Amino acid sequence: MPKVLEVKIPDIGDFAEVAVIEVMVKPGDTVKPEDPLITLESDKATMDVPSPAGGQVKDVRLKVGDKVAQGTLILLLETAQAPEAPAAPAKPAPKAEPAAAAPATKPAAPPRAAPAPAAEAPVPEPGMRASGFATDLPPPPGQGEEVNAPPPVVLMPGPAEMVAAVIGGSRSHASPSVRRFARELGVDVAKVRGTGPKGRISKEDVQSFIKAVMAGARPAGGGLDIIAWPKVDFSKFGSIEAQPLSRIRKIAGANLARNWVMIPHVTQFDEADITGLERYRVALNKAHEKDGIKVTVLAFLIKAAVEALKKFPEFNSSLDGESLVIKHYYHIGFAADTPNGLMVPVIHNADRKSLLELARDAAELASKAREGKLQLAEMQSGCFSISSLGGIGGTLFTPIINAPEVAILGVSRAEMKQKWDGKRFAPRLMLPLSLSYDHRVIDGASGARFTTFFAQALASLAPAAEGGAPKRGRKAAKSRNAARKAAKKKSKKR
Ligand code: CAO
Repeated sequence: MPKVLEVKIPDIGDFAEVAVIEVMVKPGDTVKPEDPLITLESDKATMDVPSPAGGQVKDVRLKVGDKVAQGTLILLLETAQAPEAPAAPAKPAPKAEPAAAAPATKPAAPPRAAPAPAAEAPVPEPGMRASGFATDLPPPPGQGEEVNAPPPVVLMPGPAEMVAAVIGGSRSHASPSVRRFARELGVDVAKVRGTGPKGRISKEDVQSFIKAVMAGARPAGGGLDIIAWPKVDFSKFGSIEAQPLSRIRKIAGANLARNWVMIPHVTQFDEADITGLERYRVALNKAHEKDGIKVTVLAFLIKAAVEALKKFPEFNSSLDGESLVIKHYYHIGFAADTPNGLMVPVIHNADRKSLLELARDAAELASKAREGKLQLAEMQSGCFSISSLGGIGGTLFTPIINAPEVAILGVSRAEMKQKWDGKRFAPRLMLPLSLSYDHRVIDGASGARFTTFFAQALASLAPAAEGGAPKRGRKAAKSRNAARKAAKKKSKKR
């Protein structure tokens, strides 16, 4: 028996008074689950609200220009059956208190789509949050059953993907559904001229673009002239099985491909001597054995990255048209390998956190990522990313920059090497570094300076007695955190 559902705006995070910029359906339309119903636009993001179920639209209660918040009625949908209740929204784990000196600040940066994502609902993914649409509330008299639309597909602002794609200083502005439409047709929205308000690109603009190209007009500035993807019947060569890509892998793939194609990457390789640091790390972990905190190399990498970003501010920036936005905050993302794919949780205000706090936060975020419980805010506003494959293996690799960031540091497995110390060869533990940077923003010399400085900063995090660089060790000692001093005291008592 058909049911009438009230489809409402789902949890859209901190956004209130969000403008409706597109209504894609009208009464009488038939929609499938996940079909976009409306597009919302805040000052930070453009998002499509998909349909929670298939059915026929009976009445649309919103129009372009309306302001909405979570719970606003979008439309009435007649379905053959009520949608099945999905799992309850993932609740964030209780957030650990930040460092005493670290006031909670709101990231000033625009959020951005993480480069890679996670799994099918309800696992959150970059640009998408788990937020159930089930409700057991009985329908109000004379009304349909209440249903929140599933989590919106959110595209965050940033060069290229989100609201603005930057090509040669021009920005393209399109809703996710228009972007999807363009993507399906192989059209780069950055090349399409928008005729809507503020130059917004509509489906019609994409269609006009295609017509113009078909008619022989070449897009200004030249295209990539990429030939079609090879279509091969692999079954001719042997047994095969086709596994559909998860939604997350598709999103990740699109982001990675965009970043790879649009950003002129250069990868600077280097290595850091972490012989003393490793001794110190082992001692630190021994001292904190009972506290249940394990400090891995990652926490030291984050600390050294903050120092290097302070020294080289252009690495802590984003391109925005013809400007470079330099950030004065230090939110460091790190790639986490999860069963659902690559995710990039972000440690906010890493400059205000001690080594132990960084280790604890990284462990918490990594486990949330693996459990699919990361919240959108925990993947947003990163300044710089670290991709540490050291726990797995490998020597060097070329990480892809996580736009709109301009650099990413890849770290591989540390290895004992014979190093010439001026008099003789000595065994040193060397950590391979692979820094990819955006050559539009960073020069080759700066890239080499950055990794050189980073290697020194990393070594300096160990006390001089452990082999840390004495000069920087003295300077850094001033700002070393209380937790580390406590650890040292404990170690001395033993
Ligand atoms: N060299 C040698 N050993 C290392 C190391 C390095 N560079 N980095 C970590 N290790 C060791 C750790 O000390 C730990 O050893 P013990 O258990 O003996 O103490 C072990 O490897 C496992 O560490 P870990 O990987 O679990 O922990 P981590 O804090 O170093 O890393 C995380 C956490 C989330 C970054 C990691 O688990 C992960 O997911 N890495 C994959 C990232 C990825 O997929 N990147 C590719 C993205 S594409 O650019």
